[in-house]
Amino acid sequence: MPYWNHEIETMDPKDLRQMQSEKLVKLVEYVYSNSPFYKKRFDEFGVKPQDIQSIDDIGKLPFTFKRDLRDTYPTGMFCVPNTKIIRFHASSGTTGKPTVVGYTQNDLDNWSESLARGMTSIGLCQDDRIQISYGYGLFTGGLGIHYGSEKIGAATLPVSSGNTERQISLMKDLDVTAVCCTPSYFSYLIEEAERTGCSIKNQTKLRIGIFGAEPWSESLRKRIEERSGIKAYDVFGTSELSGPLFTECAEQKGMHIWADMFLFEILDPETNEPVKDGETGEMVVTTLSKEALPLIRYRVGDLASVETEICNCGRTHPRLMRLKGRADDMVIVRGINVFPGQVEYVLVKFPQVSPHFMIVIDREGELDRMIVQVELVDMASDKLDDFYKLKSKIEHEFKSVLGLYAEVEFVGHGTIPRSEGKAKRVTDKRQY
Ligand code: DLL
Repeated sequence: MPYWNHEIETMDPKDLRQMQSEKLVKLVEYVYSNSPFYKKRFDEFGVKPQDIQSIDDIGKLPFTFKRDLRDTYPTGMFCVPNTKIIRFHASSGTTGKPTVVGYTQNDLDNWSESLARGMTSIGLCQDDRIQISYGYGLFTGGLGIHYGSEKIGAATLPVSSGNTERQISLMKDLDVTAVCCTPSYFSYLIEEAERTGCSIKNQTKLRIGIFGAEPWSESLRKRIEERSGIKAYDVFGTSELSGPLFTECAEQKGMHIWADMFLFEILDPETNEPVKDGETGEMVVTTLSKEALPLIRYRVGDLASVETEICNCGRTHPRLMRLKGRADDMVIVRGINVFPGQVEYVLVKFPQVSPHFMIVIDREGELDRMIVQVELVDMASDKLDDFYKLKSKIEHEFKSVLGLYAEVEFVGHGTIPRSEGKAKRVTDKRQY
């Protein structure tokens, strides 16, 4: 398969490390002098930019967290003046406030460069027609992949998510060769196509799918590939790091992390010490090229492992293996990140229900379904009409805070198991 940026993608790992060190030294000076947030964080931690001479000193730097972005909402961690920002995206926070990410022109260029490399590595090029069925808007999936697709010169269809019938007909009528969406949405698409008498395998030119934004498995990959006749590739990213960033190459053995732009650490969540190569730990990422919102040792919250052995495709950059879960209690429902804290935030507004709840996630066909079991308190009304009104009010509030329909199911007082330690708030019945 061809390369998008041969020199960088196949760089000697020693030279890559050297490049990372040089970039890290500059980055640390940059954030210290451009962001009061980082200056304060470094000062409190007792570290000065000159203490960092290479990537071997990374452990001397303090961590950053999603809560830092929330605490400094909306732009308190930014390192450039407002006039340099040319795009904003935002993801949902845990209390209804979004986490805002800003981009300079360079940030957007690097983001699409990252995707252009990945898309080229799976054989996409200007001859392809790429249907982007991730949501467009504040979510990074749609626009992120869009610009990667245009960068490689492919014909890009910004379809966004939803309207499944139209997705299928466009795919067929415009000879689409690749699709980008969540793996669960694509599974649904296959099912819907079959239901309406269309076989994706035999009646479309689709040959590649780029699927991510939620956990999925090797068995789902197999099922998708068998049913649709395409090659399915994993893609990873988070809004704070830019959005979708790293895809697998044609080998399908992990997603290449572009080490000239990102420094990954995989740490034992208990000790914060690096785990051995290939072992699972918590992903901690330092952005080496971002200008507007650089992140230092950002605790993404995902559990993952990284392989550094050089890939058969010839690319020397490390590979992020299929994600292993979350270090926190976030769950992803229909591609949307849900924290139990958000559910609690909604429920405490309603005195008629207790703060004990259970989120049950299941699949209806190929689509996720979220139910929140809620206990009514004793003084709640016994009129049926009031129940329905309350149910729909809470569901409405969920929709506005979570951005997702979640069904409320009332259960009797004392039904939800009480916990003496960390409460178990989620029952995930989905099979991946
Ligand atoms: O989901 C960005 C994205 C868009 C990635 C399109 C891929 C494709 P957030 O909404 O901030 O950003 O959610 C990021 O989603 O920390 C993971 O927990 C999860 N996630 C993303 N990709 C994968 C994947 C986008 N391939 C959070 N496998 C991350 C498993 C994934 N989990």
